[in-house]
Amino acid sequence: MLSEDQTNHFWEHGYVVASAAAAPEVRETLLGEFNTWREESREHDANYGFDTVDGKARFDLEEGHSAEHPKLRRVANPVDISEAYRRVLFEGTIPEMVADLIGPDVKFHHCKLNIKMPGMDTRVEYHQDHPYDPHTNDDMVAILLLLDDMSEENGCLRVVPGSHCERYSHFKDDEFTGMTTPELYDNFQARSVPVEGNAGDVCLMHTWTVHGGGPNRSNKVRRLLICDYNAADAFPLTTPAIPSPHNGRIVHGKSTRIARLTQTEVEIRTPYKDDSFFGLTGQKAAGES
Ligand SMILES: O=C(O)CCC(=O)C(=O)O
Repeated sequence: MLSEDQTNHFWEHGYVVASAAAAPEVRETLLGEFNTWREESREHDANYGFDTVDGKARFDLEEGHSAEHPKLRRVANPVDISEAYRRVLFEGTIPEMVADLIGPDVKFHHCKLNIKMPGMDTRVEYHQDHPYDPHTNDDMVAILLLLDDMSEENGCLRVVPGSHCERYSHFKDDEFTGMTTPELYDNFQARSVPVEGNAGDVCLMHTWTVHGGGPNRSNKVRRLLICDYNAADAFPLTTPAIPSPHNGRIVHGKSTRIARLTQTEVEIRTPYKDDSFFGLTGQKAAGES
């Protein structure tokens, strides 16, 4: 699935982009589900959908959301409520690409759909994924499937090449903040590259790669499906930040009861009340004063 050049690029730079990971008809189905969720969001004026494992809201609305101007910014674990999302993330090309990097035995951790519609202000502060979900080893990959064409204009993901070999605290005053200290942002911005591509392309990103991204300042929709996978022998040191009933499900190869320990020192995330990733990093949700 991935070429040797692609796997080398991943391990050297902490990410790689592969083209055409999802066929147009698959994308259409995923976007059809999204359209239904966005229509439903018009009936709500605050985060909603508490049918989740930890009781935190599944549907996250940006400040200023209204029935006329819906600003749905995230759907947590769409696999919990959609067969189409389960099919694309549990079977076929995507788990196989992940297995090329950290396989053969791979398990699902969690997923989310991040949305930046034109006119929305949602941004992603620079962070690494591992501090959200520390594990016994870091053979952990997030796939970011582009459901729309993406460029700097519409707020594409930005990654910092080589940063998977670096470690940054995601704490301030003993509280988990979900992001690195803002004092580092200029440095990350200068070193970062935009992940631009066509709808259907996928970025595979190492769990320690620093990444972020600005708001969508264009008139083009930007929807990104993100899924975190781990080697079967990477065992969690905390409960999942975004738990799903499918957490730990084997999507390639087989399970194991042997944990492989390679991490020497990792911060252990403290629980946070916010039901929103964006709220945790300082961006208000609908209905918050
Ligand atoms: O939406 C994006 O561009 C990246 C989001 C991200 O890194 C996250 O949700 O953890």
